[in-house]
Amino acid sequence: MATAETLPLNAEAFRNDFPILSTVLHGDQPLAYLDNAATTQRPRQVIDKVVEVYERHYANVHRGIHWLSDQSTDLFEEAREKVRQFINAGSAPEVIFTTGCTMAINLVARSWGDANVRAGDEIIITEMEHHSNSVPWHQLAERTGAVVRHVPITEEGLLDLDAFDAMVSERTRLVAITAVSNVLGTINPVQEIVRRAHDAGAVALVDAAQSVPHEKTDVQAIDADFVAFSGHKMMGPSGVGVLYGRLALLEAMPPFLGGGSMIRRVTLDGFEPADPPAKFEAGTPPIVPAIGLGAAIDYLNKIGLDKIHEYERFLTTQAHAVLEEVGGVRFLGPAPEKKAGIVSFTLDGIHAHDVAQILDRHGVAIRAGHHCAMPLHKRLGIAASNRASFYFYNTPGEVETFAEAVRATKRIFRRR
Ligand code: C6P
Repeated sequence: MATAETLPLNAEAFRNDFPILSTVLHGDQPLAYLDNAATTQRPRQVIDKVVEVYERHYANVHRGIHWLSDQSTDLFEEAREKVRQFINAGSAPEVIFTTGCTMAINLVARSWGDANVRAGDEIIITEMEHHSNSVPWHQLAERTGAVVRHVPITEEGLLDLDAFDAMVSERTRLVAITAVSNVLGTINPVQEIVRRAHDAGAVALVDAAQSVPHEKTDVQAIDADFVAFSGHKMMGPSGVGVLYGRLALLEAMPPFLGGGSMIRRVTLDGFEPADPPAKFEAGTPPIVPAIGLGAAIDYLNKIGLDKIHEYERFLTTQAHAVLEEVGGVRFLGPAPEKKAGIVSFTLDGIHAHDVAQILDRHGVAIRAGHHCAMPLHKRLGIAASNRASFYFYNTPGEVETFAEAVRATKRIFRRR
């Protein structure tokens, strides 16, 4: 475990790359951006890449026979290759560009789900899922008559794996779990869960929106059939995400959306779909966002995901310690050593929105609400919570500022 003296990276060395991080708000408050689980900020290298593509290389991809279209196509496919290497997918066609994690999961629910799930089948998700990994399965259940079941969480905020074992059966068609909870920060044992799902003959999907940006991901080691994540949570432009799918499954699945690019042939009577990934990339894809995501991956690779993970663990541990000193804080989720850089909490007797609003006056940006995880909040017996979430460019000083602002919030409410 890193200490202040042995930090795996120096956040200050990166901050100059991020123009937005030098923002001063409300007159004199330096921005402390602690809402990275919602979306991260972008370094100059990604912004410049986006500008460069629009200024010098932009045309539609996989369509033109002209020079510019070739350039754009090459950059787009290079970005796919960067993603492939980043997550260690076996082949480029297994990397499908979508508009985001939500779209990627919906693609699986509509395409694989409609073709493979029948009345009476069971879909297992967990109590800690983001709505993006629960609503598409409820919709699939509505369409097919399947049943959605939920792995409960323990008091500590971990998945109850015994309950999971008792739930998995020959009726289970799909197990869809988050790698990291966007509220509790819990890091789930996805590899083990995927193994148990496969033992039962089920297909496994991992929602990796909160893990791919922060820790090394090897989709072949995880062995999941599908892995979904978003570019904007890892410094890429918004509007691009990724669905990794096992090639044999992608080949067998029907296309989700119809249109240009996803066909081999169209006649007056119908169409023949293209092979993956084109089969699942109907219409003009998110060309520039995907290339920008490639630039973000270059940036992350230079730092190293292991260092990022270790550094965020340090900030999380620090945040727990300083908030404990403040007092009156209820932490949601397990101890820092079992979670990612996400610290959710409630403050005794103070509404989450009030906390976030007062923190904003101090320049501290955190999220308040149910964080698109209403069933989890119900399970925790609360309507809303606060969440601070870190990335490698956050500093120990910002964590101090955050704690000071929470202390100030308590003072204000004590006076009322
Ligand atoms: N969570 C948060 O503040 P999109 O919106 O498609 O990029 O990602 C959806 C999504 C899926 N799964 C998990 C675990 C997530 O955390 C998110 C996005 C953000 O927590 C925005 S609600």
